[in-house]
Amino acid sequence: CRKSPGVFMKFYLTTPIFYPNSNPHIGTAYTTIAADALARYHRLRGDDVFFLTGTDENAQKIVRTAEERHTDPKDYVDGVVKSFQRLWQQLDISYDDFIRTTEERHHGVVQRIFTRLFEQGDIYKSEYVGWYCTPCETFWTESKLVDGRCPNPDCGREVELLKEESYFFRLSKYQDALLQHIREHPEFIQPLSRRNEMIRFIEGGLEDLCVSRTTFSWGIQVPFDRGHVVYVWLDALINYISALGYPEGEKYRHYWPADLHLMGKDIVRFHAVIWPIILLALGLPLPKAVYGHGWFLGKEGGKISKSRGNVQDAFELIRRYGSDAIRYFLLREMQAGTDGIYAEDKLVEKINSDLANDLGNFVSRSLAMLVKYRNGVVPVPGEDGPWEIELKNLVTEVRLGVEEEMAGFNPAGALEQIWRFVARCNKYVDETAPWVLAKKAEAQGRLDHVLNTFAQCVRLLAIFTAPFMPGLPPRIAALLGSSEAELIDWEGLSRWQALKPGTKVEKGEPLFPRVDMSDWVSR
Ligand code: ME8
Repeated sequence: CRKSPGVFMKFYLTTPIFYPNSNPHIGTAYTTIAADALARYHRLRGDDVFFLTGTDENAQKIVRTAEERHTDPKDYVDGVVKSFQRLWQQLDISYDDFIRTTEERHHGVVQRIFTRLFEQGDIYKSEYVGWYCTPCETFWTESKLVDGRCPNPDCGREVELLKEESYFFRLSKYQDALLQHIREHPEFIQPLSRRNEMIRFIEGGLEDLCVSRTTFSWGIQVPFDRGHVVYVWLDALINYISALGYPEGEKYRHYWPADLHLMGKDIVRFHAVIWPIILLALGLPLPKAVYGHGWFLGKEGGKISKSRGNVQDAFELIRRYGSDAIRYFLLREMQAGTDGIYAEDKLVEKINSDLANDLGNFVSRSLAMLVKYRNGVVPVPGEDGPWEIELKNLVTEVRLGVEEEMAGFNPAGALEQIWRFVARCNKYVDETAPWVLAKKAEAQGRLDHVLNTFAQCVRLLAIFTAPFMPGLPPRIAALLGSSEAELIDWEGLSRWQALKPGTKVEKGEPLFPRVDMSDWVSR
């Protein structure tokens, strides 16, 4: 998604649609927060963004969970979906649409596609004899099992033997076409480690995929054979176009192909193999990029997941620390190509060091000095000295760095760049020592210049951090006597004097109060 300044583009991005078999947690939240940061960044640059998320409701495990709770599956998912939507609202997720696969708009499209693939001979009827892991909603052949259990390293649970009449999708027929596409488009599967893994997987030979079930009725019926329901993964992947109103919808014509499908590494195989083959069979363009990020692991090493019981209530965390702090921590911790570690003490440490000390302190120190020495009025600037020149050059460098990292779908890298600027701002306060200048009559012009520079830096920080911590811009704008709409503009990063002399600023409350570790430990 590289582009020259001033060239706007459409940007369609998606998260996986999550299984509402249990409430969302901090691991699930990461993908959605990362997608939100990318969506906000592109909007800030003026791009025409469509950001889709939703829930994957036609899974067998939903029926199982509902049965265990003696409730109707639809009633059950309706409740959990509300909890997903409430969490996204509390985390300031700016999605444009939320698709539920139990919606009619989705059912119709899945049935239409299934019928078309059947009519053109890509789906055929046979019998499935093999294993199924319901928690992973995945078919496994005998040879893939590990000690007779699910081979997924994060699962390892019992699998069930299935013997049922099923429809199959001819993945094998499209294997070569898919490999060719992957080879010709190095950006299609990212990062590189995932791409290599997928190439090896496809080269190993694709088996035709079982795409219908007959032993339960929850799901989307095969329209011409009502005893069958469509396999949940085939159904789920289609959400990316059903939500756009495929095939005639205006949004479909405008936004497809997706610019980015973002997800955890566990489900790249479905998005980089099955989904593109569905699209190839339908003669539709393939998504431009499928990006598989790492997992959040607990301190003891295992993936954060409901089944491991190592998840924390996301609502409680937001109540304690606020959405911006949680977003910052998760985005900063997940370095490209690796897993991240989630632990509450690490979160608290990061809040105290990066947000309270580095960012928050600069903003409150610098604005407090403006208030103290100039009654909060931004002074007329003077001449730049070497420190100001260095600061300005760094802004250009950091902006390019952020753009580069965001083009590579790496919010952690972008934040690292921004924090170089935060560190330089703090150093600038120490170098210029306004409290010394304030005492010298002949240094008042210099003090004006330094204080003006402080105000401009606070403004630049509000722009830089806006995609990652959307709660900050309105708060900083209020301190700078401005509105979010006026202040937050990506091109404003190259206008140094955008905050006019004479503007009245306020000191305000600390942006991020320090969390007392002793309080935390005793909790
Ligand atoms: O797989 N760390 O849904 P799902 C990072 N319905 N990301 C994590 C995570 C962790 N510890 N735990 C979960 C499904 N995730 C299917 C998707 S799409 C057509 C169908 C995130 O509810 C990560 O993005 O199991 C992972 O891919 C997703 O949650 C799985 O969500």
